[in-house]
Amino acid sequence: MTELLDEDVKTREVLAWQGVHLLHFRGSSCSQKTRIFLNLKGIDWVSHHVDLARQANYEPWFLGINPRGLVPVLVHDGVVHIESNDILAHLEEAFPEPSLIPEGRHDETLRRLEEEDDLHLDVRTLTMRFVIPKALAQKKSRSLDTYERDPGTVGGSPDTHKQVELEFWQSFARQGITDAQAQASAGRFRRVYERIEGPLREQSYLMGPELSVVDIAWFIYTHRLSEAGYPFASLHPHVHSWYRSLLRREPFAKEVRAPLPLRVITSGLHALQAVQGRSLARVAGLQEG
Ligand SMILES: N[C@@H](CCC(=O)N[C@@H](CS)C(=O)NCC(=O)O)C(=O)O
Repeated sequence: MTELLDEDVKTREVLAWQGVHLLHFRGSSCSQKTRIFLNLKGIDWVSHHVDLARQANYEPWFLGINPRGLVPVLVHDGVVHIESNDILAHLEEAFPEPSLIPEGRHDETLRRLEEEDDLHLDVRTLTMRFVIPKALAQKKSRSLDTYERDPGTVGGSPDTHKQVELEFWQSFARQGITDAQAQASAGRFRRVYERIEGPLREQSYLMGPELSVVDIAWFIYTHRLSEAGYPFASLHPHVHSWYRSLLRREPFAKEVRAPLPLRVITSGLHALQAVQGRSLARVAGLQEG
């Protein structure tokens, strides 16, 4: 669990915020996951949109709240929480009904959320290659410099995760997402989906007969990968049906609906990649069997 100390929060005004406040971005997968969780719990919350497309997450005001420069961030009664899965665990404790962690399976649920978080850079990798064109996704070097130089701390020490973020975006600026990176990321997802396909043959949800936070987390990844062109219907038909049934529910659907201009852009990207034989399925060798 990543916890901020009082001294890590340089934007002091948020410490006076009462109630539930979420700093988030409409198209961010971790923000979508958190918003679906809030919807299902029926929690009232105040929205603070952080425009990642304008790199508002590297502005001093936001870095003073989350020195890691990432959304979502929860401010609950003046306490700042970062890392989406820690945010969900906190909200589950603060708002236990309706429960989204199956009874007696708290540790297993947290482990499954950790496995999901471990694939976060993989979902970003596939997004930046197959959903958003590089010209739109690239960070300005000025923003990255501000981020790199920011002296913010996490838990009172310089943030070790920051280097991972910087390396991702610096590599992306140099070479985009390479075929090898796309293949490795798609392969890691394929292995998990092959594992969860079996249970979904017999049960409605990933942890059994009841919907849980693990379904929310994997719904988000599955949605993003579908947008990227991952062939769920042919490779993992039970995952596909599970995903489609969640997508029919408004608390899920409304959080992941991409704005029309982005849908047009992604369709154009896919049309171009199809002509070049460079779709996700082709690049990552995703065939049936
Ligand atoms: N492990 C973090 C990952 C958060 C993360 O990477 N958020 C992305 C959006 S999904 C972000 O803020 N990216 C910054 C950017 O794109 O500049 C969490 O679960 O909260």
